[in-house]
Amino acid sequence: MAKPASGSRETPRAGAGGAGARGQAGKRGKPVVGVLYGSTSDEPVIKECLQVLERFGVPYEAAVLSAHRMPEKTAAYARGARKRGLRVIVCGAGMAAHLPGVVASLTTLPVIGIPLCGSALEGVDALFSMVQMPAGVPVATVAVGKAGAKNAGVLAAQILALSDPALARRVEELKSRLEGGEKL
Ligand code: C2R
Repeated sequence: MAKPASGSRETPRAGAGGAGARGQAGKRGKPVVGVLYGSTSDEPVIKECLQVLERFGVPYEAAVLSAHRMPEKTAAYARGARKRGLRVIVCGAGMAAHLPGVVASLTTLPVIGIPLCGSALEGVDALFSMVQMPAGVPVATVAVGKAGAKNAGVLAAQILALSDPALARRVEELKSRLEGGEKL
């Protein structure tokens, strides 16, 4: 995975580190996906998303940001994301998961929410927090936990593939592999 777990947590880190890699692997370049998560305790699940982005060769950055604990930094990130060249933001959070909703309120980029488990309510709390957004502020909410983290990576790639034929081919290839029985 990329190295979201070191250095300043609130400083986005350029991605493209392969699974387990601490540096560069796969496609390098300016990040087009920002992967945010509420706590370092989310990293074991978030890495599933990063691995999928890596597989597709999508440049990303990853960082811990919390609407609860770092509201100003979260707002600044969301406000500046489009201008910095990001095209999709993925937010993973557990418990009262306000991170994706707050980010979505401050950007016109598509926001994908990954509800994470680990609380006494096992992710249902995070799921409801994300999926029940009021009209006008969508958060594209995926499944709870690891499957959702993987799907967030796939969905981000599919959004980017709308204007990237080479990436679209890589997504098609994944579909073929899934049809052949491979698991993501
Ligand atoms: P700790 O393990 O740090 O106590 O965090 C995190 O995503 C994590 O799953 C527990 C859980 O709190 C979540 N968290 C949020 C937000 N910030 C942290 N949901 C937020 O701003 O939405």
